[in-house]
Amino acid sequence: MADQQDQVPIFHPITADHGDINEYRKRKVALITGITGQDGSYLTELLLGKGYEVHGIIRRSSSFNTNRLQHLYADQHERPNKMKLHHGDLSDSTNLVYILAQVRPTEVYNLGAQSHVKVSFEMSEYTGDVDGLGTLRLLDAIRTVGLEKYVRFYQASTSELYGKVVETPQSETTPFYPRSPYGVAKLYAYWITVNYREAYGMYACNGILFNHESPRRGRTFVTRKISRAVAEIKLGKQACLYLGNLDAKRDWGHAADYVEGMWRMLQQEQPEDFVLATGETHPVREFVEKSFGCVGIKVKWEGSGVQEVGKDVETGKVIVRVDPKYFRPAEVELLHGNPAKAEKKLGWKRKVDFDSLVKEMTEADLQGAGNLVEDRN
Ligand code: NDP
Ligand code: GDR
Repeated sequence: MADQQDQVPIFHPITADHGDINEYRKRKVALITGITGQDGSYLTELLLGKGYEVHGIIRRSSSFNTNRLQHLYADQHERPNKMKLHHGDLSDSTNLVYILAQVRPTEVYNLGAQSHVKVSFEMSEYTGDVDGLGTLRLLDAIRTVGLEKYVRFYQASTSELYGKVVETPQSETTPFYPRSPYGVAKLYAYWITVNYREAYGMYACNGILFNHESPRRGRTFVTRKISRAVAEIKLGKQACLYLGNLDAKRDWGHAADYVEGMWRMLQQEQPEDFVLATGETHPVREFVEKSFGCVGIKVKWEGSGVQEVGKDVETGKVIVRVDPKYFRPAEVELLHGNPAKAEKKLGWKRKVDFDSLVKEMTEADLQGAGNLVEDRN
């Protein structure tokens, strides 16, 4: 990306009069927090493809943090395009107000978050501030600039709200029982979104999304950690993959499918909350087996608990070990979603199945392997 600084912000005065709502909404202008993340990049592609002008909030960083948007970026001096980036942060209310007044979006997607569950135990206050209060700040900023009736708001809620198993499969009516500072912060965000919908008549939706992955997934989430390690082990660049809880089960889909569901939630007559999930659940262990299977390595498990190892059947070498440092103080053991409401009302259905997801991620890492950054989480 040539220069993130080349869009000098022009801070318009705050105005409460945005004119005729139908005229306003004829424009297709999206504002995305978390645009540099996995979902932000897929959503930007989707919206640009639908003719939207897409504005994204990026954090100032001393290092390059726009890799996932690189292919969409154009220097605004040379080739102005419909993606524009603004420096900001969910912890900075004034900045959010300025950006909203300047952009005057028709849709706001709040994807920005400290999104790592294990890290949230280490950075609990920060996670609460950004993931919980950050959502409140954004909703209040929308009100402050008088856009609460003009904007449609998407909140990135999560299956982590379900936490401890109360019932399965989990649906919009399953009670919440979060098991991490991340889950608790997202619970606040969920309810403040519902509250602003009911209190101020805002079009605000929660997408309760189960895990979704892709080759763009952050490298410390388990699926990407596995697919990268499998590629490195296959290429002889890494000896062993160290993981935590192999028995946790997740409902894993593909991020590209899920951003389509986000958009659909904002195109309904009435705002509602929706679960997006595949309806299948698989243990971490199975992801490991299938990913190794993609590169022709068969894994045999031996031992139990923290002594358990995975061996390459052909060579007898240990290629997977358990390291308790990856265990969480409280674990979410089982996530299994019921997407029936989204399928019925939104006409949404996941396209990519589990095996195809594992294959796509593993093959992508095999092609791009060699660019290792140490996994810490
Ligand atoms: P990522 O971790 O890939 O991206 C998170 C984004 O949030 C990044 O752009 C990050 O910026 C940004 N961000 C972090 N802190 C702040 C802050 N203080 N102010 C503004 N932006 C910030 O997450 P995903 O794309 O996977 O997920 C998107 C959203 O959906 C998140 O809210 C996540 O919690 C939620 N979610 C994700 C699911 C999944 O399976 N992927 C499932 C359910 C919910 P930077 O690049 O600078 O770090
Ligand atoms: P999760 O995703 O916590 O579900 O949150 P993650 O991939 O981090 O963990 C999934 C499961 O795998 C187990 N696990 C490990 N996890 C990591 N990261 N590293 C390991 O080495 C490891 N070994 C085993 C975990 O214990 C867990 O049970 C993701 C995030 O995207 C959230 O933002 C989002 O809200 C939820 O998905 C839905």
